[in-house]
Amino acid sequence: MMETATSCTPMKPKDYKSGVKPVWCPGCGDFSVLMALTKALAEMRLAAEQVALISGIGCSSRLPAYLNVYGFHSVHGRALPVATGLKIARPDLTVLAAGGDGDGFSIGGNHFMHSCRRNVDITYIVMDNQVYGMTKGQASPTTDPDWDHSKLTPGGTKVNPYYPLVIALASGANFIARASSSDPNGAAKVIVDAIRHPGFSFVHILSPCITFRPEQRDWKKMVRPAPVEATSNPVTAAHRLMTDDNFFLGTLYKGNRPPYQPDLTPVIDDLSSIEKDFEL
Ligand SMILES: Cc1ncc(C[n+]2csc(CCOP(=O)(O)OP(=O)(O)O)c2C)c(N)n1
Ligand code: SF4
Repeated sequence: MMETATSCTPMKPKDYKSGVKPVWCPGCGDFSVLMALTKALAEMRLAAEQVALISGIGCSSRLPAYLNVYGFHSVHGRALPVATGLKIARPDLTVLAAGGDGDGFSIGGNHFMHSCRRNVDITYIVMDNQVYGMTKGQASPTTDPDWDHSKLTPGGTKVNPYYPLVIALASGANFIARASSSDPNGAAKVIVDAIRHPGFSFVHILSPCITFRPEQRDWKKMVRPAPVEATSNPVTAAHRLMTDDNFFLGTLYKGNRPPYQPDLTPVIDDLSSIEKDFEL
C-alpha cells in the first residue's frame, strides 16, 4: 500500500491510544497486539484520521475502542465486508480489519476466503487464541481436536483444526505473515510490512487467552523466527505453510497480484431507463 498521508509531526505510539481502558483480562495477549499496532502506526507516521480499523465481535474485536483512529465495531464475522466497502469507497484511507479466530474463521469464514480472493488493499489482523474467549471458552475452528474443555466439549471436538495461513494462500491473499503477542516489536514490524504491501494482507497473531487456555502462556517458548526469507512463489509458500508447526514467525509470503480497486465513476447516470425495464 502507498503511504498516502503522513502526519505533519511524528506521533508516538501512545498518541494513537484513545484513553479508553481495555477491559481485557490482565495478561491477555491482546494487550501486546494493541501495543504492536500503535508502534506500527507511529513507525509509518500515519495521521490518525487517515486510518480506519474495522472489527467483528469478541474480546479481540474490542480493539477499535482503544485506538483514536476511525473505528467501527461491526457484527460477528462481518469485519471484512465492511472494511472492503470502506476501502473501495475511500481508497485514500489505510484500512485495517481485526478480530479473533472464532469471528474470522467460523462465522466470518466465507468472507475471509472471498476477501483473500478479491485482493482489496486492506490488512487483516487475526488474534488467534484457538478459543471463543468472549463467550467463555467454546472450541473454535483452530482448536486442537483433543482440547478437553470439561463441560462444553468433553473429550475434545475430535475435529481437525483449520489452517488459516494455508487457506489464505489457497484463496489468493497477497501477503501472509505470522506474529506473536510475546514479541510486540516483531509484530509491529510485520504489521508495517503488511500495510505497505499492496492487496489483501493477512497477519496471523498468536495471542493467548490466559483465562480459558492458560497453557498458551507456553507459546512464548515455542515461537521462533522463520529460518527463511518470505517467498513470492506460491508453490514454495504452500509447501512451507503446510509443513511448518504453526510457530514460525515473520513475513512468510509476498505475492505480486495487483489489488482490486474498481473505478467508482458511475456507469449510468440516469436510472430511469432501468426503472422502466422493471416496471410492473
Ligand atoms: C451472530 C452472532 N453469533 C454469535 C455471537 C456470540 N459471540 C460473541 S463473541 C463470540 C466468539 C468470539 O470468539 P473469537 O472471535 O475467537 O474472539 P475472542 O473473544 O477469543 O477474542 C461469539 C460466538 C454473536 N455476537 N453474534
Ligand atoms: S477471556 Fe481470554 S481473550 Fe478474552 S480478554 Fe480474557 S484472556 Fe483475553
